[in-house]
Amino acid sequence: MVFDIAASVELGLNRVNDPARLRAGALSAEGGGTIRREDEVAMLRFRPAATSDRGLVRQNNEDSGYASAGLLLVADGVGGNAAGEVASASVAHVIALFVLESRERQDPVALLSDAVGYAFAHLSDGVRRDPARAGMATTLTALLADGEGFTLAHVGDSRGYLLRGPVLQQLTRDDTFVQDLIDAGRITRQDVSTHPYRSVVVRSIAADSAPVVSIARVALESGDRVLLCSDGLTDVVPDDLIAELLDDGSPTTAAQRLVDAALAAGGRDNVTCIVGDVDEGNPHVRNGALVGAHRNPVNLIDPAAALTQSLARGAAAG
Ligand SMILES: [Mn+2]
Repeated sequence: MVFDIAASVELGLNRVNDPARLRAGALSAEGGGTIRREDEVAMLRFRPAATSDRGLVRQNNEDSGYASAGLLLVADGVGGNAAGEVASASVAHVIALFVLESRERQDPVALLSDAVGYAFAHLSDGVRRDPARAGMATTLTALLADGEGFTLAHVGDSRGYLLRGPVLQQLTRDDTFVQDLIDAGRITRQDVSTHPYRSVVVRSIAADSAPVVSIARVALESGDRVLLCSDGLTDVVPDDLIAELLDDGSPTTAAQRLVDAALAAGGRDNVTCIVGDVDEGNPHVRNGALVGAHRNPVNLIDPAAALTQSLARGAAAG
């Protein structure tokens, strides 16, 4: 199901798409007076797909996802009293809005950093409004296409993968207790599935402490396929099967086959798969697909407040 995330259009929020960003090839004279037309440098964007499923055991879907030509995002919420849904949906919403409102040539690392800071403030506000939400938190893995390149923001145990040719590479490091043990050489990857603390996440976006999020530029090329997913996939589907299922069909087909594999493996957790094919085109497009808790506006702390405050911030910056 595809929504226009910017109900903001009605409020006069206008994101200007600048076709001039598509840089035309320059004419240059080389030795002997011959004129050579250099290759055009086109913008890169995603052909996106998003699928999310509650799974076969949980009563609610606390995962949220968003997928557009310019932004892929997965957020896996935790917290009782329906607060997990609120955390993931609100963070997904705020970050997608920030990207929609971003200015041309705004530094993408600063943009994502500001977006995360605002999302954190928004969660804190959500707990002040309803103390029953205390303790809510969410993972975040977000991949931004700005036309010049790609930037990945990550915290928690959701994951980003790159499939280039037949080779699957994990782009993110799990912020988990067991990953810390692996990095310290105290356990091996084979020990993880039976470790009593395998599900302990050591970093997230929570209402009560400033988030520590890794943000880095990522070199992606036309023809690459990327996957962002919640641990509902990776806890039960091994990397070699992920590579096989990802390497087939359209992004939509691949996302659905991955979710189906998690369900076939028991579907103990909510599962969300966001798939994007990197190709040439304009990333600055309004329409995106919302999945999981993000689809239901009742899960947003306050969509109107998010919009108003980010508009004010944009005005101050401009
Ligand atoms: Mn999960």
